[in-house]
Amino acid sequence: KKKSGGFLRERTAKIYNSFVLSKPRIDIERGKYFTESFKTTEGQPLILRWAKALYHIAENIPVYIDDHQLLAGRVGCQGKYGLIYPELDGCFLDQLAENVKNRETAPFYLADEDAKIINEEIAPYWKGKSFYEDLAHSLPEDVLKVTYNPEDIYTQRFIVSETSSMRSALQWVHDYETPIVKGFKAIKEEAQKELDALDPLEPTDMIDKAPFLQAIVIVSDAIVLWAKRHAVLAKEMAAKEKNAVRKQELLTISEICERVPEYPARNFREAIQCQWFTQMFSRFEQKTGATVSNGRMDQYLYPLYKKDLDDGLIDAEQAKGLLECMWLGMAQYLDLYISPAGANFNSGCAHWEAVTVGGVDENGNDATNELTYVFLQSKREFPFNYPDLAARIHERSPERYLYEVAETIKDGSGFPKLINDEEVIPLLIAKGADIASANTYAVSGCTEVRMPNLDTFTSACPYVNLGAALELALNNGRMKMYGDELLTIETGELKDFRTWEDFWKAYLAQQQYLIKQAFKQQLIVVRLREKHFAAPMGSSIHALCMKNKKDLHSAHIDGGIDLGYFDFIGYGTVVDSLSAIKTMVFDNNKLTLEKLNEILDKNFEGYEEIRQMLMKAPRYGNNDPEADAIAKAIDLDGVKFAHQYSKKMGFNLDLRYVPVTSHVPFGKVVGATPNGRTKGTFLSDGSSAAHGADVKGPTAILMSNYNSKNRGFFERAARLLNIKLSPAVVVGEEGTHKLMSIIRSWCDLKLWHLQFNIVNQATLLAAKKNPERYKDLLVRVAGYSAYFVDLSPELQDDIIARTAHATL
Ligand code: 8X3
Repeated sequence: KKKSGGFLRERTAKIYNSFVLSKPRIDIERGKYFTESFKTTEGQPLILRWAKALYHIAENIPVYIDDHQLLAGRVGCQGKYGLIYPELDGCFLDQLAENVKNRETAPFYLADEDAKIINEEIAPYWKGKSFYEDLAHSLPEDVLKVTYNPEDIYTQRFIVSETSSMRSALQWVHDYETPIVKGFKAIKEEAQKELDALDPLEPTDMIDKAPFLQAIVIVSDAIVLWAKRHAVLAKEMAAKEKNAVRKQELLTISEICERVPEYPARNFREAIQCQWFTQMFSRFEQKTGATVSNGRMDQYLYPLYKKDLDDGLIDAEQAKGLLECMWLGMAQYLDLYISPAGANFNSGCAHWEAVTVGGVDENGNDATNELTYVFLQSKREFPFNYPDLAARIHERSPERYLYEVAETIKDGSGFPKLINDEEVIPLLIAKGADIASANTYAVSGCTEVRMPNLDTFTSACPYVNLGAALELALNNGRMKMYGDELLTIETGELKDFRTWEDFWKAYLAQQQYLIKQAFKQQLIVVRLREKHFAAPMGSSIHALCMKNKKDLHSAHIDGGIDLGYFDFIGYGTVVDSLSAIKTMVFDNNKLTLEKLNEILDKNFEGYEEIRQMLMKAPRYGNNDPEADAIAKAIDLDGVKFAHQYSKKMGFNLDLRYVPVTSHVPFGKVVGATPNGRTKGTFLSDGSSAAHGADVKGPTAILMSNYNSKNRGFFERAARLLNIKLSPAVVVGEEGTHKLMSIIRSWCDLKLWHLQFNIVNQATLLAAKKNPERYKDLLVRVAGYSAYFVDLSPELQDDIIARTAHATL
């Protein structure tokens, strides 16, 4: 008899091979049915329109069960696909066919007949109605100037970028436990009961609560209807199936889809199918990008796993096989960005459907269990870029867990990323969370965290280009890329800066000006979004939405915690540049500021010696007090601004260092920088050191990260930290233990995030040269892993240029 594991591995290989070489297709069905419904519901409350649109999709969209699959359903056509969300960025649809053809990264295929439907039925309806256009037209002139080109609002300037027009919601974690434990029938019945109990004479009941509750009823019906269509399809397929084994599988699939998500799941497999339906449906509902995270799967799936294990109904191999079926389903949904800026910010089809494992339970005790290890093993045996695995670490994480985490990291695909309970939980509590919600947070997206029933902030974040702030300070409010136009404020001519403090003041004034614009931009985003987006399904499984009868996208929900962020991009680059200015211009009088700027204008051509000299100044990432002091001062300005102004806006807007891949397009608009970086090249990523600047090993990087934080402020969010290691460093048992101890040190230092690339420089260079031979090479980019050969050439260079540490 074949071992179940062997059988399942064969299955996953077959599914994988069925799509891996397919060119991603733009699937217009979701956009088409959504638009069809919206045309018929104008004037109605938005949440009701959304629920009706989802029902229309559920009723009409093609349903699929793939060959060999154990889980039913897809969100789009067979093979790899991306969906369109015209309500978000429909204004780019008329150029879609052209843009997609020309785009360097992640090209998609758009069928001619689909382009016709887009051009005739979808794009014209949304022109003038999309969120993108409303936002662009709502920005005051000074904010607009640093966001888009005022002459052409479809072009970003990459100085202060909004990302909310690229997704309908920030990365998110649904409370998957609710549909698994309760089912949508019960959710619907509760809503119906409350609807029946409303006072028909009470205006707020009728205007606010009634549409919300009606929407919950409709959307619960919609997801159940859609699931049941899979039950019918599975039965039809079974009737035609010749192979007896597959016939039986299809009949089982049919029974499961009859049951979930309508009713509570009774076993592990039903729970997985229920989660998968919910996850998929949320992609119909809105573009959360590829960041609909999966939550703490080793926790909410554990009770049914344990029960099945005890009853002898499942073993670890079968569980892994089912999970792999889900990862393969997820892998076929690609995050399609219609706007060119969105594509630039997410090179390599960035995705972070984070699955969280480990951490503490609601009482603060270690929460690892047998299922935790199944996820880690699965990641080693199935080294695929889905799902994005995140391991929560706390000071009492068991040795075995740390050992398996380290072993998994050593496999080199960049998984799992690590998130530190010792940093995250106290910050969540400081921001108002109850202890149990804070303890049970789930990782979301790259590095963020969510409390699925307490978090209520869904607006995506603004990015602040620190490289631009520096260039603006050096050029009195102008940037070479944008000619003579005064983009910000005049902070002085170079000749007038007599001391380091004079220049530092000018830099800070530019940085602060950009932060100010980012905050104004974000306030407008938050106010506009509730007019454009609703999420009845997401709301139906969020305790506070249900309690307050308010959609998840409301600007504020009582009892909720609004955890927003703004990002500093290019931190290491700018710290080192300021350090070079301080040391070489002011402390050592090696050259004047004017001369330096002249050399930057020439992109160091003819000045290699000076470039080398500038690179000798203290640099961030080496536990150097001088460089780290500058880093801390930059950070202080950000957290202080947030401390003073974010609450007044009614939400947290905390300082974060998570670039995704924005440090590449942001670098493109910034001229040469005093740290020796040449014009147009990428900036440093997250809170990592600038490329090649960190020469003292990983512990020194951790220390710089620690030194540069302002721990007296709680207006701090994630700090993404990449460390690249040569594989030789972690060889054997000794290597595993070295990795474990660096993880322990990182945990002790209470740093938020850490992830490793364990790859040889030679391998990366060879992969760049001969991509066809390295199709499987996975690398960690910025909170997610991607196939190296899928990245843009600039991003490949970024990863090659990161320091590869040869010692630990
Ligand atoms: C991924 C980055 O901007 O969605 O986590 O939070 S973002």
